[in-house]
Parts: sequence; C-alpha cells; structure tokens
Amino acid sequence: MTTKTFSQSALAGTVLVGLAVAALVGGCMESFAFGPGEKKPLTKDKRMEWWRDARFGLFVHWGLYAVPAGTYKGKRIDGIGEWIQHRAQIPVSEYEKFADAFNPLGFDADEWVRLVKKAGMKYIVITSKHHDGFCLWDSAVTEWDIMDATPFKRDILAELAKACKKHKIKLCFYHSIMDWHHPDAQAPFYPNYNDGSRSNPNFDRYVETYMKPQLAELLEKYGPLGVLWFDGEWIKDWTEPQGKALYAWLREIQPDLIINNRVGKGRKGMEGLNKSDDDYAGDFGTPEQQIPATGLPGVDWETCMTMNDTWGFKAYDDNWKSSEDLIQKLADIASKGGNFLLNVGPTPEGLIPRPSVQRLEAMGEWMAVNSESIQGTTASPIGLPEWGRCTAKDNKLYLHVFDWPSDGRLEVELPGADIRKAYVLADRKKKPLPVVCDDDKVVVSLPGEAPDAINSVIVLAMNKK
Ligand code: FHN
Repeated sequence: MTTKTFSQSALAGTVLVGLAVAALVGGCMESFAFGPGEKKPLTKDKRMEWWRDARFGLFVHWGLYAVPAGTYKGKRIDGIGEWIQHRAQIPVSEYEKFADAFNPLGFDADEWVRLVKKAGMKYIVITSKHHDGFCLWDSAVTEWDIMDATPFKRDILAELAKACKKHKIKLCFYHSIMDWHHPDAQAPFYPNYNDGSRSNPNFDRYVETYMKPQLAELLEKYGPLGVLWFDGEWIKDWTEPQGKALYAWLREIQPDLIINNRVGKGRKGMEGLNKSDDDYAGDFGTPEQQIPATGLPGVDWETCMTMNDTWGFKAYDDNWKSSEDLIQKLADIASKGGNFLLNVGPTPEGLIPRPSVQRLEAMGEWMAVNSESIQGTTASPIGLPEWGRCTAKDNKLYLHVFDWPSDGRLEVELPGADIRKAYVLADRKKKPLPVVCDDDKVVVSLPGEAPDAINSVIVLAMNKK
C-alpha cells in the first residue's frame, strides 16, 4: 500500500478541498448560530455539570506512533512514544510508511467502552489527531487519515462514537493545533518539528482551510461531543486571541461543548496564576503528570496522567504505577476539586496493554463500592488530613482513610460538627459507628480491620443546617 506524500499537487488539492469545505462549513455555520427566540446558551455551571459530576475519565493516545512503539531503525528512542517522529528526526515521507503497517484488527470499540464503564469512568478523550497530523477518522479534507492511508479502512472515531452512545459514555476528542505533517503548519520545520522559534507564513491557511474544517467535521459527524481537548498550542504561530476566537467559533457550532484551556495559551496562565476563565479561553485547567498541591481554587481543572511514562504505546515502557497508587491519586484529585484523566496507549493491534487493563479493573472494583465518594463530590472542607483525603457531597463528608489507625480512633478536625451518623461506605447496612464530638474535632471509633487495604471510606452524615 503506497500512501501519497504531501507533494505540491496534493497540497494544492488539499487547499482547494479545504477552501470548499470551509465555505460549506461557514455557510452552514448559520444553521448552528442561535436564531432569534432560540433557547438561551447554557450557563457555564449547567454546561460543566456532567463533567464535574464525572470526576474520572480515560485518555487514549493512539495512532501511527504505536507501530514503531519507541524503536526506530533498531534504536530505542528516548521520551514519550507519540513524539518519535520528532525525537528520531524522521522525514514526513518516511513516517508516512508507518500507515502501511497500521491495521489494528484487534480494535473493539465496544470492549474499550465497557472497560471504561466498569472502571467507573464517565468520559473518553481520544486523539482524533496528534502532532503527527494523522487522522483517526474519515476526513474529507485529507487523505492522511485512517480510511485512505492504511489497510484498516475503518472509521475508528465513528465506531467509538457508536459504542459511547450505546453505553452512555461521553465521547471527547483531543486535537493538536501543532501539525508535523501539513506543509502549511510545522512539516517544513523538519528535522526540528517542534521549533518554537519559527513561524510558517501559510499557518493561517492551515487554520482556515484545514484545522477548522476538520474540527467542524468532528463536531458534525461524531457529535455532540463532551469535550474538545486541545494541545500543541505552545507554537509561535498560535496566539491567545486566536484561541479565544476558535473557542467562540466552536461554541457557536455546539453551544454546550466543553473546551480545555489549551485552545489558547491558558495552560500556563490558568494553572500558574489561578487566572479566571475570563483571562484565558477555555473551561478548565490541565495540569499534566502532576496533582496541584492544593488544587486550582476558583477554576475547574483536570490532571492528565500516564500509567507508565509514555502517552503513546512504547513496547518496552514497563514503569507502571501501581493500582494502589492510582486509586489513592483518584481520591487525592477529587479531594482537591479536580478530575482525573488517566491515559492508556493502545498497541498497533488495537489492544489496550494488559497492565493498563489490570489497573483499570482494580480501580473499577474500588469504584463499584465507593464511587459515591468520588462522583459528583466537591473539594475537602477540612484540608488534607494526615490519614488520607476527604471529599464532600449533599451534607456528607467522605473520609478516604489510606492509613487505618491502629488504635481505632479516627480524628477529624471539624469544629462545631453536627453529625447525624457515621458509617463505613462499604457497609450496605450502614451500621452506625460511635462518634464523639468536641468543640474542634470529631473522633470516630473504627472497626479493627480496614474494609479496604488501599482506601476505606467512612461517611460522616451531617444534619442539614
Ligand atoms: O506533546 C503532548 C504530548 O504528546 C501529550 O499529548 C501530552 C498529553 O497532555 N500533551 C503534550 C505535552 O504537554
């Protein structure tokens, strides 16, 4: 299977197609705008409601980079697997050959979504297009996609959209602004595709005739989407004003769409300075591979994290975080008012790596008993206790006890508490636990043995004020 390289003729064709699609999209854009008398746009709180309730989602980095899987010309390439084209300085025409070998016959969208649901997750964010520009859907504006460039010839995003609809899981797309394949974007920067000091004079043409028509395709063919998760925003060609304009344009197409802060330059601002949304385009902050010590007060935020050390599949990255660590991280993040977007990097055969499946299943077993203490909760009103974490919901505090007190006494700094009842969340009978309250703390007498070795949840039900 030979795939077309981006010769001038192909580029000319792409631009013409892109211009045509842009005109079409622009034209039908009117049909997405609010007509007179149409319902008012949702408030941000209404729009964010499902996302805030979810607290836990799956990140999927999948694409051609899974084929080399971290090795190129017999050499192991350092760094995250999806960056192999840049790190190994692979010319576009060479990288395109990976498409000939991408035939993930093991891919089963329904199996993926059932695993997500069992893990207690409520949304999936999958790479529609990562930095290499390869499209996991049948795009009308390029042949650099799963339908035209690979022997697989199945629309991965369409199959995933169908499975998500069936299992009521929100479908969301990661989309890279930076594009190492498109000649009007960063392809000409080879071998340093990530050259932050250079601009492409044709970048605006890439945005208007390629990137925006593709985003419209994603919203119209697979939508309504939960989230558009942008990335690759750090390049010199992309600015905060462009991000704000793109945010407004997308919300015009799908008013209840949620968009992360990397649609503009907010990744730094929102997290570094706890800026409000007004300063930066985007609905939530995106701390990556880290959990902010005290969350990001005043803004919605989501920690995205790998289970090992790479987002895209690397055959030899076995540095897996333990299930125990991941379960406690979920409670830590929720106790600070954030969401946890946990990543898997599927194999070139379309399988989620076994160690990832094992961790998702272990998290699912914990969530099957304790999801009430994560989903729909808000940040701890008692800070970060030494014995674990705390989340809150509906006049209840959920005490996530990582370190079960050997003397059976759980002390909670909670002045003036008006406790109705305390019980072990895992106890279906909700047998009351002895509680003593004084002016500044509550002491709960716990059973001798922790119901869960990793994170046992004690419920403090308060009397309504
Ligand atoms: O460069 C990407 C990287 O490949 C990965 O997609 C992460 C996930 O958030 N984002 C960028 C690095 O910040």
